[in-house]
Amino acid sequence: MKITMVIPTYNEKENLPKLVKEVLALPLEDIHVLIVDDNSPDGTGELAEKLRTEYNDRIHCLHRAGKMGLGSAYREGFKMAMDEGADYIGQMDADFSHPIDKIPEMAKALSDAHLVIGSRYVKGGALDEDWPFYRKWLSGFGNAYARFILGLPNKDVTGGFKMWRRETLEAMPMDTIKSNGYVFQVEMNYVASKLGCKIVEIPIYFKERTMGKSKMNLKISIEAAWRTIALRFMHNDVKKVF
Ligand SMILES: Nc1nc2c(ncn2[C@@H]2O[C@H](COP(=O)(O)OP(=O)(O)O)[C@@H](O)[C@H]2O)c(=O)[nH]1
Ligand SMILES: [Mg+2]
Repeated sequence: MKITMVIPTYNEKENLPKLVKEVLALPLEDIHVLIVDDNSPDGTGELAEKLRTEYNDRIHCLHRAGKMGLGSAYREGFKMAMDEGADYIGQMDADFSHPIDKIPEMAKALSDAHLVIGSRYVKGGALDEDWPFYRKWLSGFGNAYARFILGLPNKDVTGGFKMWRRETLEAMPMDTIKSNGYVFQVEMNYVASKLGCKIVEIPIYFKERTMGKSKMNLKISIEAAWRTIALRFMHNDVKKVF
């Protein structure tokens, strides 16, 4: 079972070496990392190349010319991972907010699911306890809002820690999934549920990054709220296949 964790990076040079080391040290036989770097000004792309020579064939790099957004990084990264024969395709931030030690449990759960989500909103899951109240509220509200607007069955629909079966991604109409920012996670979840996917959630503790910068701000949140409503009127032709 080949597992590829797709990790988009933009200015993550402080995080990347330790992250890659921990992922590749997991007790999983055939785990790989695919770094999708958008020409980070801090040199993350060159660092990724250096790591690639260090870890041989278990690190793969996709270098893009400039910052083109998270959604497009994942679209291209998923495709490359599949072209290189991955059976399970994972996605995670490069910033240690997603607990690496949950990856084996997610992979195990995927043997009986189409999509596994590392979830902050199921029993046993939690948000960073150091977050101020408004950040927790914004996260909880944003998630509940998207669930309600789109009628989604699972609990965490905005998170970015997921593992997909190859067949699930093959069934996803990727060229119609246009969101680029944070709504990409919601849109993928929405289309997956329209396809009839069995979605399993594994509880995680979400920790805010300690190094590097988060890109979240009020403007992005408001834009996400609008785009979520727009999604309600999209993907009407997606049929249940699972
Ligand atoms: N390749 C690429 N990666 C990005 C881009 N924007 C964000 N990222 C990466 O995507 C992940 C999620 O971004 P992050 O800033 O952690 O978002 P937050 O967790 O919502 O604060 C991180 O690993 C970022 O380095 C982008 O435009 N291109
Ligand atoms: Mg993050």
